[in-house]
Amino acid sequence: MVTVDGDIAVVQIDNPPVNALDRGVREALASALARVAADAAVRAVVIASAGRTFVAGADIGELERAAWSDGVGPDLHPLLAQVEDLAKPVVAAIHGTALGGGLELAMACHYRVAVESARLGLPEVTLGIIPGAEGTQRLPRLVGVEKALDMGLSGRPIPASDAHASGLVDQIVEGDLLAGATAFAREQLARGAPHPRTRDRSDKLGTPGQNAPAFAAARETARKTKPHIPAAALFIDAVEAAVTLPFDAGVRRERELSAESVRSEPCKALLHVFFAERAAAKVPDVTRDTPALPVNKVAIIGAGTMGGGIAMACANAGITVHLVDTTPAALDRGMDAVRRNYAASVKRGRLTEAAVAERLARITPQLDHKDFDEAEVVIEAVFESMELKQRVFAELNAVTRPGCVLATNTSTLDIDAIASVTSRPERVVGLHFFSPANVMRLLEIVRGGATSPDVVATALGLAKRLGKVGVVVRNLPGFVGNRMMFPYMYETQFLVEEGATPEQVDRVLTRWGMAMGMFAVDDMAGLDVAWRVRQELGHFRDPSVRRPLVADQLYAMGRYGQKTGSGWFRYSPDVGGGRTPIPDPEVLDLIARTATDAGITRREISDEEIEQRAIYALINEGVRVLADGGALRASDIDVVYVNGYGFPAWRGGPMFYADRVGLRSIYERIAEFHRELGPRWEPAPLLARLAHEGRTFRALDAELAERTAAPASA
Ligand code: T1G
Repeated sequence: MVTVDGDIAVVQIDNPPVNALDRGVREALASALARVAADAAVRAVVIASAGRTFVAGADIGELERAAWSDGVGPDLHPLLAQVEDLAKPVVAAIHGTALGGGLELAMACHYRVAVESARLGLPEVTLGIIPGAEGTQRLPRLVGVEKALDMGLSGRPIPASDAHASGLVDQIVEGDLLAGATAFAREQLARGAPHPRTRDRSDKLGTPGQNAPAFAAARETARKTKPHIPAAALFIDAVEAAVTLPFDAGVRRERELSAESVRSEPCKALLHVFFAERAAAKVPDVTRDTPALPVNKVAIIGAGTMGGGIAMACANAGITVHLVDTTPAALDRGMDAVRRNYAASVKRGRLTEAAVAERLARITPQLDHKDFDEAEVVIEAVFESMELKQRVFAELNAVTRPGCVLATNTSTLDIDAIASVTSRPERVVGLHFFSPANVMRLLEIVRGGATSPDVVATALGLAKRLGKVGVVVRNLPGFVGNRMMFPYMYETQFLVEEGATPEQVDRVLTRWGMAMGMFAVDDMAGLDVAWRVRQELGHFRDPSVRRPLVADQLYAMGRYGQKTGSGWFRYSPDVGGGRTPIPDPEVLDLIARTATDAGITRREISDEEIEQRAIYALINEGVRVLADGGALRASDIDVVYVNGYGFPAWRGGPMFYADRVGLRSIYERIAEFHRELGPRWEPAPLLARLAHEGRTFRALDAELAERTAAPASA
């Protein structure tokens, strides 16, 4: 849409929800620019957007189609040249976000103005690609090489104030953006100077010699932080081309490198995760019309590690928190931990003292249920015991208002059993946070048999408000994440009984991409917690099922992991602050003795066998979860594992990974394990069927999406 205000034309992009630069927008923009270029009355142009954001990038849908076909992403080059070569000054008016192709469009404009709240960035590396619309050539020309490398390698958007300070934005506009942009355009006209084309700028580029340290440091960072994402190194190569080549040659080099990144496997996986996280919010019977409670006040029962972390997540999102515990000592311990965490964020420069003070002011520690009747949501985070949780819920029934959502942070217990002690089970839901709750992005939203759609809508809304990814799962033992983790965890324990070592298993899994090895995770979470969960869920009650033999012994020896300084590994306060696993010969002896006593033949175990037995155990159980309706989609399982269990996003999640390996070969390998290792390896029937039919989880999810295509969830 074009409106003319005197001698200034305002070209407005309007493509909800985020004004992505899809083909239609590119064509409409090109014809609008041609029109205003030809209009003699127009002396300057402002490019702006309707809705909540400037432009959040090129159309990622187009990009995904390219990634699965010829690898050639959306072509913005003709449009960028048209903008830059316009004989009239073009001003980009930025609000919300200018990301990826959106920032690249803005950088092709002669000037950029933004409101204070705007954020600007090149997040492409988070999608496994490099900016492909001249961003790698223009950004270093505007902000210098070091800043450009930092922005592109982290993918993190920067605030408008920082963009202004670094020369990316020419002016911060207070008040009405369009009025400010138009006034700015008039000022430039009055100055009468030639309008700066970014492509011609070189004052901030420096020389290859001057930039060599920055490039070396960036390559080191990429090697350390994104070893499995080729786009990180390709991005650096592209920025280097900006310093060593003329603009057009640099753009050609960028195109080659961009095509290489779009063809890469991690690009497919990361695009899958992007859309999977958005799809997770779509629940068939929860639509835009389902009423969701706006959450401004939350009460949390239990000020332990989880309760404290949840309180921080809420306070960080601007929500008022009543944090309750049974004794002043427990409350003090909880609040001390909260203060310590905030102090650490200040030390890392993530928060200011003032911001911490604001957040702490939102948290009221208390010993009673005062003001509970004002809370929209109550979250119980007490010790993992059914009896205790039912007692808490029975009390809550009496002190909260009728419409209040009653949530439990249980990680394994039956939501319906907890709800059964209240008079309103339809208001009860599981909100399974992951430790540390103020950091981990995943929120498993556990739907009980009676949980009503509006409670699910409220939970999804709360997840978004807390900056988390909410995944709705069914109330089956262990929900999705933990249910799948048990066979994975037990298989690693069987592997060490048969001859591998905890150190070997963890090395293989972390090299494969897991954030942490399974034995290190067990030690971090606590072998006492795992022992209690095994009892609570009745694992291995059936004597015919093979049970791991060492974990119980370590528990009996009081080796609970990090918290006791020893578990599968030893921990020393002098090594990595007591968090670095140190192989312990005593444990290796215990394993060998236990295995021999149990008549288990010990042998050399290959890294490949470890990888397959661990990851395929996860996949096989994931298929069972899907078949049981424990998760709505295979991609939901991927979102759970990538955001809650340290599964590498660049592998797309366990189900996506299985598709890429091929369900037939996964099935055949599992069938082999079944023959060699016994009944726990029986292939999930759905896996067998999909393998025989040559189908994929991706296709299964697409069929489901088609079948349940409904107005978007709340
Ligand atoms: N293209 C297409 N759809 C997009 C989109 C995009 N760039 N960004 C968001 N959506 C959809 C999303 O799928 C969802 O759809 C809806 O918009 C709301 O999104 C050449 C090639 C902007 C911070 O990486 O980070 O440019 O689920 O739920 O939480 O170099 O969206 O409702 O059907 O996320 O408020 C680079 C991606 C692209 C930014 C808003 N850009 N987007 O967050 O909403 S690559 C990005 C975001 C590129 C060039 C290359 C976020 C947001 P649905 P949402 P939100």
